Amino acid sequence: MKNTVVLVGAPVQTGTNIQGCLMGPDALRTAGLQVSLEALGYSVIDRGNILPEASRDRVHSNSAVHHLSETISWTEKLHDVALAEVREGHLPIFLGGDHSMAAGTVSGIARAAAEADEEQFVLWLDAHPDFHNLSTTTSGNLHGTPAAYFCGLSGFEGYYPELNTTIKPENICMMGLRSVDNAERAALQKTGIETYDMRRIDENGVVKPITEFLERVKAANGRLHLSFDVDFLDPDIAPAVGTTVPGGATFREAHLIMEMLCDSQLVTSVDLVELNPFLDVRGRTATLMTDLVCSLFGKQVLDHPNRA
Ligand code: 6HN
Ligand code: MN
Ligand code: MN
Ligand code: MN
Repeated sequence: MKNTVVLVGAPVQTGTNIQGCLMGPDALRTAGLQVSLEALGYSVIDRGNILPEASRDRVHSNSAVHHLSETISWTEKLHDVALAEVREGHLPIFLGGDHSMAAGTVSGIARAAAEADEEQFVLWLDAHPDFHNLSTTTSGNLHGTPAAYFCGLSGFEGYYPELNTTIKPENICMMGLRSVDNAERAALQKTGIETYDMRRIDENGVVKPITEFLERVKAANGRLHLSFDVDFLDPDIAPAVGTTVPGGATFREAHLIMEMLCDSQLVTSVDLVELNPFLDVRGRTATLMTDLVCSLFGKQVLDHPNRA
């Protein structure tokens, strides 16, 4: 995992109805993300914040859906940026921004992997599966849809016309789920994505599922994208998110997952999403997310035998 790390700020908030994710990239910068990664020995380039092209007018028959045009524009822009960075051999960290951005980042990295004839896997850490399509969403908040989009499910007509690569459902692991809408549950069951809700984490912990998933990535010689939604974490430790759900992952569970991902050296791209600094308490969520990224990129207390 010693590729050049590229920070891409994506101040997206049109996928939600709560203002503030726009400030997410700058809060992560303020928490010292770049210097912390440099201290761990990485070369880091900060691309600053990107912006989408002007959007065409798009409407959908589901009148709840809002900011469809803007979301499509962000998807196109992020797709192109993700594709370009991964083609360059860089390790992009996308600083969100709400989770609608994963429609662009993940479809872009999926295309880059397909071009290189490699398998792309996704670890989705989130309280929610974000598995609606434009017709099934009742909130109309498009951050509830990206995973269904990059799996290639129907119901996204005109979203990104060049989407020619999707992530295979069997290459996805979702962990931390504790708020799943009925339409999402039905769609998830149909696709057969590997899902771990909080009950399964309570019963068995995170080590076994993460180990098994990483073994599958390794066996396929695959690439691994981490899509990390702040609301994966328990709201007591991570209040700065608009969609808090009680009963989330603990501080130690989250660090352990990051440490195991680091041991594996398989992670090739990252989304840090849904951080809403307007809801934070003295920067603690931005700081926690930054500390978790440090664990992901090699920070440890003492040398561990699993670390090469
Ligand atoms: N997120 N399932 C809910 C909805 O509005 O569709 C919540 C979505 C949350 C999205 O947290 O990224
Ligand atoms: Mn380079
Ligand atoms: Mn999400
Ligand atoms: Mn979520």
